[in-house]
Amino acid sequence: MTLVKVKPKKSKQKPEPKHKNHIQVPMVTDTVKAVGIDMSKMDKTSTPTIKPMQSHNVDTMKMDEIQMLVELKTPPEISVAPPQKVRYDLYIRDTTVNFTGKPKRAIAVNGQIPMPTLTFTEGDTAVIYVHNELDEETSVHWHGLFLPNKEDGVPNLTQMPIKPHTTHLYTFPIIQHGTHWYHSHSGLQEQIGMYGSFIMNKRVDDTTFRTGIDDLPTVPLILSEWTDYNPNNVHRMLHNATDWFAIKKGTTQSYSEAIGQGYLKPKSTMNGNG
Ligand SMILES: [Cu+2]
Repeated sequence: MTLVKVKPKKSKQKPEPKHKNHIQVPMVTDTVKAVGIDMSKMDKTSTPTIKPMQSHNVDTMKMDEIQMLVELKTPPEISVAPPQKVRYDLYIRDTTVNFTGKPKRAIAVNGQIPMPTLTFTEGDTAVIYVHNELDEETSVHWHGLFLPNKEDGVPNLTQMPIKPHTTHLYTFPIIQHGTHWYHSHSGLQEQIGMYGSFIMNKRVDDTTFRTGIDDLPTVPLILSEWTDYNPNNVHRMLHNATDWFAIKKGTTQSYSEAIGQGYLKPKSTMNGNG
């Protein structure tokens, strides 16, 4: 899932009015499908293979083929409103994807991979309910954020793991701005879907706010890849240094081939050079 699908834009649209109130958008249930891949379409025959880059003509692409993770025209949500609580609900569920022709287990959050883009403005308070509907533990780490240690999302270190079928509340003040990401910190759940964008907009009354730059529309973009291998296997093979992936790609060094082609002769006899 690397490719980006851009929605055709026929006419210039007026920019959305600025959020008067910087309204919170609770992401509830699978009906919310703001960005990402619609998992309900994944199990079917269509394999959401990567479109080659030559197909620039977005008009010819079927809209329901690949729903990629670009959310165009994200309103900058620049706000002069007083800081507020912004709530999200994340429902973590097992799902099945089919990127290669084989159905494989993955984890979708609010029905999508990557996880929903969470957007805040500096000064807000994040209120994020994580509903673990998996049959295994989970946790969510907010990558690169300054926050109280107990909200950092590292199981058995800063919190206990979120047990299956329980809800955990993360809440912390947003005291920075920038484009970050968040992900599971349990096992290798991140590798099978639990990663997403975490956007913190600069306040318009920030002394460093640059009109014409910080108020530009933004496009959070995630590039990711998928393997049908169980990520635990990938991890194990990398640690064992089996060269398995190089062998599969035909890029590993082969002594037998090198000898066969005469590359291991004494230097003095090669290329006629003494
Ligand atoms: Cu991280």
